[in-house]
Amino acid sequence: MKRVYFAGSIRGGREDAELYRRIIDYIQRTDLVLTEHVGDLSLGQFECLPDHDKAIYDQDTAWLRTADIVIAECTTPSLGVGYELAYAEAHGIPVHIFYNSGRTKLSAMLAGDPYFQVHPYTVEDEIYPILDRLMLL
Ligand code: 6K6
Repeated sequence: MKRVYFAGSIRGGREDAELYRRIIDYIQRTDLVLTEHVGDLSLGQFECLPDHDKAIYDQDTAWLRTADIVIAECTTPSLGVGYELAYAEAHGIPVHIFYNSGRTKLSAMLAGDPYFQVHPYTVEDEIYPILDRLMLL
């Protein structure tokens, strides 16, 4: 069973929260998702109190250091997700980036970094067979 760090936008915008929830649910059928809260539909974009931020940073970076793989959904751009991906690279953790190529153009800082394995898709159904393969690696 893999320890999966799922990354998706929170303060960058919650437009894709339901998609995150479905991806997390899918991964959880076989593996452990450390960041289930990213798919919490009740979590608003600006709900967090500033004085919780250090605790969030400490917890998330601790989880990242123990993850076997990072799966990121990057259609909604997020500074926090970008930071997490660079942090994972610095710690040698494999990173897979999904984004809807009909809705966004991925940042050159992600698309241009050969460390990241990038999976553009046009319909959500394309994501799940790729996840099946990644969870078996
Ligand atoms: C409480 C319950 C659910 O969420 C909270 C408080 N906020 C966060 N909790 C945990 N991780 C967070 C929180 N806010 C951002 N993150 C991390 O940054 C997640 O792992 C996301 O992948 C990423 C999103 O960054 P922003 O810049 O879009 O917020």
